[in-house]
Amino acid sequence: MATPHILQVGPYPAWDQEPLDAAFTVHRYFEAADKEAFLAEVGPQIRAIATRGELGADAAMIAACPNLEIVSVYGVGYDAVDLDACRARGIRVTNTPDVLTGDVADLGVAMMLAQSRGIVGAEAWARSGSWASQGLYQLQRRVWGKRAGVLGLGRIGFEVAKRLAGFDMDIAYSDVAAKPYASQWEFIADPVALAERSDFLFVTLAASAATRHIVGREVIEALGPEGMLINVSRAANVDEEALLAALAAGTLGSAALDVFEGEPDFDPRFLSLPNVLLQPHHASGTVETRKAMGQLVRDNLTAHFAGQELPTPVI
Ligand code: 8YV
Repeated sequence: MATPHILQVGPYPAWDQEPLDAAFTVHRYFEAADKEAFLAEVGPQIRAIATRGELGADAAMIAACPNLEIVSVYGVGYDAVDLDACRARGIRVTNTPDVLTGDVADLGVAMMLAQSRGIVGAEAWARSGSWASQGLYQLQRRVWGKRAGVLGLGRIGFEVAKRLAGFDMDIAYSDVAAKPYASQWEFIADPVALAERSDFLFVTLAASAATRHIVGREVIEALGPEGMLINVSRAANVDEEALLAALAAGTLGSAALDVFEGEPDFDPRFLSLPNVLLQPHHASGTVETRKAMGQLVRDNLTAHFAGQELPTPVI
């Protein structure tokens, strides 16, 4: 039986690839040497795009698929999908919310702890024999009881804040408006004011044109030489030039980052900074969550082609 043709933008684990290949005729964009020629050849057959959060589907890709009906994103973030191009043609877009929330929050908090307590350097100290040859590891900075700011109290921000409460932290948040479900935490509308009262600032905003560089020089300076920035959202929410300059100058204490401009080829200047923890965009990267994300990508595609309601539509 002929199955719908789909364009797969990036790789998936085998447990997702096999059922996808069984249900659809899959064209692997990421394996094509000449991507433009590949799109020109297969584009007219494509009825669905299966992509990843950070890869999305840009205007050129969407335009190359004149019969496209749906874009299914493996990720909660859909900022890399050209929504205007999809809206203009009535193309549906889906994502994978909820299933990854807890893991992203876990990694954000783990990054805070790792960076503040020097876990990576301390492990190297023990492993290299420095403990025995040079003595105790240098003292680090406390986390519990400190002031935490959460920029963006959506699903992920809320789970981060819940976890921080377990460390007896003094929590405040910024968002477009105070959240009715967050009266236990202080609402501070202005991100600069939030940064000013924070020892740790978490960036958990869904990225859009409106949030681009919302963490700019002013926010970074307000966080200050004792402050730490933790970003588990999108690199575009942070002005990376301002961040690199502040980390180098010590006007920002430290950063813990899971996302980077141009990732995976991130700015090499990060490598020479001792006060930054680098993570390879894997906040949702557990077996449990990735299986649920893959299932949801397929559930959305299957529902669409069966003419059923989409489980997790964006538009
Ligand atoms: C994934 C993400 O790492 O959910 C998102 O928006 O960026 C992450 O969960 C990514 O989509 C997997 O490719």
